[in-house]
Amino acid sequence: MGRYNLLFIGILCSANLAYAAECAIDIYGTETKDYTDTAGKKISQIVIPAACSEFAVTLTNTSKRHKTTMGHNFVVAKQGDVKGIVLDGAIAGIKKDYLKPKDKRVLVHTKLLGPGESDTVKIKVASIKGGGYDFFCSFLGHETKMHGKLIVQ
Ligand SMILES: [Cu+2]
Repeated sequence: MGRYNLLFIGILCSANLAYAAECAIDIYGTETKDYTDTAGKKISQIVIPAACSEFAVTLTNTSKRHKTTMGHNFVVAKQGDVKGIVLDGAIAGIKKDYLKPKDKRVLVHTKLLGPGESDTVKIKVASIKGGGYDFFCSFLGHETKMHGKLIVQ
């Protein structure tokens, strides 16, 4: 086999890898105010492959309690903005899904979910490539436990 054939195979393989990058994740918001993965393991970070242009996060609320008691959402913002968003969300209250309407500091967010409900957000990877973005739940009192880092690599 000639050198060019090998080179060609190499290009095909790397194209394949880029295509195979997992650009979506399913996560869960639990009864115990945790984000978990499909295996039930607690999540404190989500690694986003830099090869993805968009990354989809689907949150499902696995709690059995009412949305007003154990609602969960998934909000993305710069680390330094999280506390302010949570504070303004608390003031906005449950009727506004614990987020100030049209809060410009919020990059993306799901709806506030009740038991068994799901929602998906799509993150434009270019917009968070610089790093320093976190995800959290803005439900009153949840952010201290439901909070993690987005890592693009
Ligand atoms: Cu929550």
